[in-house]
Amino acid sequence: MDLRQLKKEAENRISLIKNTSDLEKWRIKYLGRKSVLSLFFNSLSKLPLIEKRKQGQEANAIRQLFSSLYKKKREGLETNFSFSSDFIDITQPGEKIHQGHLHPLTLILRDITDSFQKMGFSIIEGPEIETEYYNFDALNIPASHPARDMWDTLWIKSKAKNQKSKMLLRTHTSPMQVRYMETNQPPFRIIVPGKCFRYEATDASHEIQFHQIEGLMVGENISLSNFKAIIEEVVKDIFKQQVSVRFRPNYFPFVSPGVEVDIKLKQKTRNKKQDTNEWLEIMGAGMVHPDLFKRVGYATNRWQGFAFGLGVERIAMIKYHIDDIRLFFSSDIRFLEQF
Ligand code: FA5
Repeated sequence: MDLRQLKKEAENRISLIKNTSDLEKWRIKYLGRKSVLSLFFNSLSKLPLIEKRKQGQEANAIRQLFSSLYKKKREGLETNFSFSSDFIDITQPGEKIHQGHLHPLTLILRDITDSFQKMGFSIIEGPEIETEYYNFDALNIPASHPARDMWDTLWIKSKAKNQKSKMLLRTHTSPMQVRYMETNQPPFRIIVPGKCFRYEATDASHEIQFHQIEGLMVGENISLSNFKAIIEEVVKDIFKQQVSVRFRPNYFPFVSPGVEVDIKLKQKTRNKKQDTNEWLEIMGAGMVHPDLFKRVGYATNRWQGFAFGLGVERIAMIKYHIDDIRLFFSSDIRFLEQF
């Protein structure tokens, strides 16, 4: 038997093989019990010892070569198979797609601003770093005024030499009332959403940083009834149900009269803890004080207006049944994933 011929033939054939079933046929033909090589081994016993040893060694080397050719080819075919680009193993568990979503405060801010926009309000933005003048003095709260205690302030150390007014992180969005009126003429209606900061101890309903939406509508014959009608419409739109609104007298130096606005949901919410008979305070408001109009040069006998400052977290807490304001900025993924 010509072992060299056998070797050449086997090498040729294996190089053309493209799948595992052809490879199995090759294995049976060249390495199986009835293969030419096996029969050759059987026939060796008849040969003289020296010849047996010589041919045996040669045949053994060929068998080892065939075994390694077979092993390599099989590995090659299996690797190609599992990594081929068009192969999809449908038995593998799918990869979970992580869907991003909006923060609850972004959701509620969008809801509230959308509602006011539907009622013709424009959205204005103001600076988070304010002067003492706009945050306090221009709003009838001079340094000596006891009402300053209502707004615990984070002051900013400034190195600017010619600076007339001290700098602070705004404690409310109300400074935008005077800022806007200084450069715009009535009639107008605006809202100012934004961050506010207070130097306060935090608890379940107070944060050091929170959001307000300031509102200001100035025109002829504007009254608190206009304000009530607008707020009733907005809260109905936000909570998607009938909501009762009530005013309680309150004091803010930049409005007269001043009120606190409470709401009461008519339908039961999902949260059993939240009683529908409960009045919940959502904002401070009132008729713009004539001093502010005088400060910006508006004729007080012609123009009237209302202003309000809405606590955004407060609305989100009612709508989404959140019982601790500190959750909003906790970055707790278990909380955030619920929205
Ligand atoms: C004011 O800040 C007034 N500027 C509101 C105003 C505007 C009155 C225009 C009249 C005219 P007050 O301090 O009550 O008012 O805050 C208004 C709302 O902001 C509160 O009802 C509450 O919802 C929210 N708020 C106040 N302090 C905090 C705090 N530390 N954490 C979270 N929300 C707060």
